[in-house]
Formats: sequence, structure tokens, C-alpha cells
Amino acid sequence: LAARAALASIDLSNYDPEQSRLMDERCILVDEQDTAIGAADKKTCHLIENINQGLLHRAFSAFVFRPSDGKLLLQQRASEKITFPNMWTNTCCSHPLDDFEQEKIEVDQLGVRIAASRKLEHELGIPQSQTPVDQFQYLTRIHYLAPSNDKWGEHEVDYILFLTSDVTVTPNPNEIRDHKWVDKAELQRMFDDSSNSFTPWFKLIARDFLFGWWDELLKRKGSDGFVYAKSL
Ligand code: DMA
Ligand code: MN
Repeated sequence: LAARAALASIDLSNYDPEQSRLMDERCILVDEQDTAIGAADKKTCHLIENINQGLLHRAFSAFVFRPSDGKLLLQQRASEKITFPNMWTNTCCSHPLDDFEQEKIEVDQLGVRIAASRKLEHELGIPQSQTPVDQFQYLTRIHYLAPSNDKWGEHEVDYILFLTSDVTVTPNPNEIRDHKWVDKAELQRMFDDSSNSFTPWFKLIARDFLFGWWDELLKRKGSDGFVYAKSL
């Protein structure tokens, strides 16, 4: 990474103005061991040209389950999103930001938990009182790379967080086109219907982790043992 060429940039004037503005947020750059090594704006971090030079940043994927029936909240990304528009995905994904001191805290994954609570409110209108940071269950982190199109993509160390909570959803239409609560069978039917498209990270996490963890979650429903990560 130290020897990389100058980083590429791009003009965003043909994209949604609000989503273009959010491309100025500063992500936390990490190495492959997830050691923080600096910061760069979200636009720089998500250009394929820069990803191909090894640029890697920290992210989270949050999965919110409903206590009453164990259903998972999915979102369909808005058409305004610059990366992966219109795709179905897990409840909320985004990045802890270098812009906020508290989102850089690594002990107990506090920074990503705080970012998850902030973005569940921003994208889905879920009051932060319904997403207490200490109630997210951290499962694991995954390093993955996925192109969105010929210009954009993701290359992240992604922290996977589960939360079981009663939430009230008021979607932000600039972020979210649709949302839906699904059980395992309903999600499997969505995957089997080729007219639906899904984000690559959600397909990966569903295949490798979610379907297994979901059973544990349901078995433990009603207890206070948020220990799904034990199965890893
Ligand atoms: C980025 O999600 C994070 C992951 C794990 C893919 P995103 O594109 O939804 O981020 P944002 O909402 O900040 O644009
Ligand atoms: Mn990202």
C-alpha cells in the first residue's frame, strides 16, 4: 500500500446530490489484520481503481431480528445509492467513521456498534434508544472484496453484528426503497426467485453464517443468552 500510485478520483455531479455529499464521509483505512492505518473519504475507498491498489476500509453489517417471531429485517437499497443500488440486503450496512472519535474505539468493537446505532436511525428511522450499543452481538469479521460495476466496489473488513430488538421503522427514502421482515423459509424463497437481486456481501454472509446462526437464535429465543458466536 505504501508504494501505491496516486489515488483515483471521480466527478459525482451525475449522481444523487445527497448520496454524493455522503461520499465525503471519512472511512477508517485498515490493513489485512484490521489495524487502523489512516483515513480516506468514502468516494476514494469505493473506487475500483483504488481497491485494485489494495485500499481496504472498516465496515459493519447489522442484522436486526424481531423478538416476537425471530424474523429478520431486510432492506432494498434505494435507486439513489451510488454503490449496489436497488439490491436487497441485510438490515443495515455502513462504516464507522474517522470523523467521530468514538467510532474509532476498538475495545469491545465499540466504534462499529456506535456507528451501527447511528446508521440504523439514519437509514431506517429506528430511534437509537431501541438499538443500545451494548446489546449488539458481535459474531465475527470478514475480509471481502466485491465489485458493484466497472467503477465502484467494496473492499472491507466487515464486522457482523446481530441485534434482537423491537424496533419501529420509518425508512429514509434516499437510502431505502423497500423493507421486509422474513423468516428463514421466506428468505430462501427470495433467493430462489431470480427476479430478486442481492448484495454480494449479504449472499456471502447468508450462505456461510446466517442460516446456521439463525437456528441458534431461535433456540435461544426467550433466554437472555446472547451467545450465538459460541457456535463459531
Ligand atoms: C457499506 O454499506 C458497508 C458494507 C458492509 C457493504 P453501504 O454502501 O450501505 O454504506 P452507506 O450506507 O454508508 O452508503
Ligand atoms: Mn464500504
